[in-house]
Amino acid sequence: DPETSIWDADAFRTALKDSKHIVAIAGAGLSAASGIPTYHDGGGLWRTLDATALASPEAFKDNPSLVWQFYHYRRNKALEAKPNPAHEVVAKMSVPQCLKKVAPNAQSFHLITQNIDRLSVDALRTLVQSLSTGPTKPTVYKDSILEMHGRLFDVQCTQCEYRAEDRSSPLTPALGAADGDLRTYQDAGTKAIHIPEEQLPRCPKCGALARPGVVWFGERPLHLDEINSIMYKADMCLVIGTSSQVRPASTYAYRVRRRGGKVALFNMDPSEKDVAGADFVFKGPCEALLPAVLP
Ligand code: BJW
Ligand code: ZN
Repeated sequence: DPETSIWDADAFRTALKDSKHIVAIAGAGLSAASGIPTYHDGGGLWRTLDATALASPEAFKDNPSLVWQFYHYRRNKALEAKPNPAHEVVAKMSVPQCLKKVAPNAQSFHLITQNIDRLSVDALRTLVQSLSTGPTKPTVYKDSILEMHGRLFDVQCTQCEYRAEDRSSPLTPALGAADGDLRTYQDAGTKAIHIPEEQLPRCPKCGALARPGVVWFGERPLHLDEINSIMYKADMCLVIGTSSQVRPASTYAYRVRRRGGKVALFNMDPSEKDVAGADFVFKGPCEALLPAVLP
């Protein structure tokens, strides 16, 4: 109801002015307006595809060819994507000179994103570049973006420590030749082309099979120690475009609130549980809400 939102916007801005350690937890809804599909909601990837059949260590072990073709398809889609206005508002929070305008007492800001598309990093880089031509040279809070589910463009060795970003496409000629669409992965058993392991991405260091540098179900998310200490200090938590179904990210807002911090929710279709756990609720597309609430 729009009236509630307007009231919440003033109250939220007032609360933000008192906040010292601000954190944003982001999910797929943040990138939805950039054309990256979400996972668990109405338009989600896992509505048509079986997550455990494609985004699990077991699936990769069983059929690395299929899993690599699925990620090849998604890498190509993500390569075309650009940050949207929600990424731009969040990027400003990483820059003290911008954040101080809405949160004069702020001492830290962190974005903990579950997204693997790098769009928040791209938005921050663009912002810093544009501010660099201005009177005050911009600084950025240290390690302000934590990509806890990894990065779609990272290639990671299955045997050694090697991990690096590689935005080239196709990663191997065989992946280019097999180029499928979403239906291919859905009917994996029947339609998918089998690529021999030798023709899939390999580690440039040790030659072993490489994998996408993302965090699959059952794997340990990245930066957990740092995230835990951030969550321990945070007194303001923005929850943006996540269905809060996947642990451990789904627990963070509750942890902030339990210690007396505030929670602001930005979601197109928030669950009852998330609304109950929030101090401020902004229901709608975050790419419109965030610029309206934090101009
Ligand atoms: C908008 C909008 C707009 C739309 N504006 N809003 C039983 C068995 C095995 C495991 C478990 C189990 N029970 C629990 C677990 C743990 C498991 C888990 O939580 N599973 C649940 C599903 C039950 N979690 C894990 O396994 C995690 N690891 C772990 O717990 O390790 C434990 C450990 C700790 C320490 C040491 C060792 C181990 C790992 C989770 C990895 C998740 N990976 C994925 C795939 C990444 C790679 C890829 O993309 O292929 O990450 S799954 C997928 O879900 C992806 C996302 O980051 C993640 C979260 O989804 P998200 O972002 O919330 O998206 P949606 O679609 O759910 O929601 C979008 C929201 O936006 C909706 O609310 C919309 O309304 C909204 N929206 N448009 C605003 N424009
Ligand atoms: Zn290696």
